[in-house]
Amino acid sequence: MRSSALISTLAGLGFVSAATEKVTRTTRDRPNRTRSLPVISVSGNAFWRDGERFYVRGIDYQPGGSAENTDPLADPEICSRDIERFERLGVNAIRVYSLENDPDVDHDECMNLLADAGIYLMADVNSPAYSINRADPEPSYNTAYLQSVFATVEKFAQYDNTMLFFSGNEVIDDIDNTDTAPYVKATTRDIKNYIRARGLRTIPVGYSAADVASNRMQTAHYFNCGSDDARSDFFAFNDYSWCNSDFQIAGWGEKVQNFTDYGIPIFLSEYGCNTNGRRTFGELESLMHSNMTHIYSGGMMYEYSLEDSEYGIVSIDGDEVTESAEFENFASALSRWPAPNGDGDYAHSTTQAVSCPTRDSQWEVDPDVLPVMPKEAEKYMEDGAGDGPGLDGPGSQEASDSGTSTESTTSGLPSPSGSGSGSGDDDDDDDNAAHGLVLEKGLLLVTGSAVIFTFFGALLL
Ligand SMILES: *[C@@H]1O[C@H](CO)[C@@H](O)[C@H](O)[C@H]1NC(C)=O
Ligand SMILES: *[C@@H]1O[C@H](CO)[C@@H](O)[C@H](O)[C@H]1NC(C)=O
Ligand SMILES: CC(=O)N[C@H]1CO[C@H](CO)[C@@H](O)[C@@H]1O
Repeated sequence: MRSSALISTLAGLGFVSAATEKVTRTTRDRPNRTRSLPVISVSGNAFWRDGERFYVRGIDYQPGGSAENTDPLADPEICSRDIERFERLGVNAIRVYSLENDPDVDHDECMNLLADAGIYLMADVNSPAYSINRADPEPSYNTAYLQSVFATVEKFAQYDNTMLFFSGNEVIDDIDNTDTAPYVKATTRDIKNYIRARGLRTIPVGYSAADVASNRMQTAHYFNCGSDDARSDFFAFNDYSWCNSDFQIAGWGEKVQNFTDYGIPIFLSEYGCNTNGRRTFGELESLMHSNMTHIYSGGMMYEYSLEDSEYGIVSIDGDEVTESAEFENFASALSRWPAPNGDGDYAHSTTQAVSCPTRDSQWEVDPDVLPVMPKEAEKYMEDGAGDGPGLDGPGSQEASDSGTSTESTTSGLPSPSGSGSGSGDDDDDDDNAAHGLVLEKGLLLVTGSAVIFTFFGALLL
């Protein structure tokens, strides 16, 4: 029923071929292939859409859980089933943890349905088989890995409603694997360079941190310090401290305090503690309140579908989807606590770097050294990544023979890239200007041995 309604809607819009041939191969120049939403950009410590502050009011979307490792946006029957519910909830963003980069998988239909519903995608560029290996990070930062990452970036950069890329998800998940951080930061840098070198739309890139209190601040600072090339465009962390409680009991005041002057947007990439009864999602009241809006840009509720961890608000059994009481609670919370008007008193200064965390027993990272991108991966900057291996490919963690990093660079020196360091990345200004916002950055001052970056942003409304 739903799918025939869908087909007639699509036919009305001239999309009948995409709807009836289930999988169509992506071609770059097919006109009117994707429907558009205003792109999301970053200025100061906030996200913007059409010159207005944009708050994340989203839901994490991983039907089947991480073990299943499937991409729900690769199947229009699955995504249309769920997008109808996202609309009823009133979310404006979803996060998908594993995305298919196999070129034969077409995302146009699901991305268009999301755009029609006003929903943005937060795209994880990693998947279980193509990711940095916590246990042995160095060999896993290799060319096969980057090829998969870049193929995902290339595939999703074409959609206006791709809001951002997560360059890593919970890679540091303990006090004793902080040594993975440089590889995630190098990946962040490589994605930013790839986007620039390929002339793709400027899409924010950043890390999604695990809920690990002992090194949250070091992690946040590390990803926003040093060379502009490798600095994140935003920071997100998972937070399960609010268990049907309130701003004070959850200790969120300190989380606001700690990020004063952080300089780039922050949001919660997962929230929704489930250990204190049926959830009512009062988090939204605070996330949308002036207690937080000067520092935080909202959050993503974990999660849509009920899996073994019991966070979901719908249970899915074959074609049958059952909404739980928490589904209604989440919809009510979203409607009761809308995004505030105005700019939320965001930090008007432009995006800025912070000092790097010092090395200590909780943070075993030299702030000044990053691995240079593997030489074998340089060709992708010019030629593109080519066909991605797909989620079911052979995997990259053991593929060190594809080429690994053989040298390090100190911060301030960009890794080889298409067009250098941060300044002059103006390719997309026309595009962004059309949506009311341009971010300019870049001026490098070298004083003695210290490298100081100053960023000037211009808000052209
Ligand atoms: C705030 O920062 C301090 C100092 O870095 C840290 O010890 C504390 O755990 C942080 N609090 C939170 C809630 O992250
Ligand atoms: C805002 O902060 C004040 C002071 O901590 C607290 O009493 C109040 O409950 C908070 N309100 C919200 C909605 O977070
Ligand atoms: C239906 C639709 O969006 N049509 C557009 C296709 O692209 C051309 C050229 O950009 C536009 O003029 C049409 O309005």
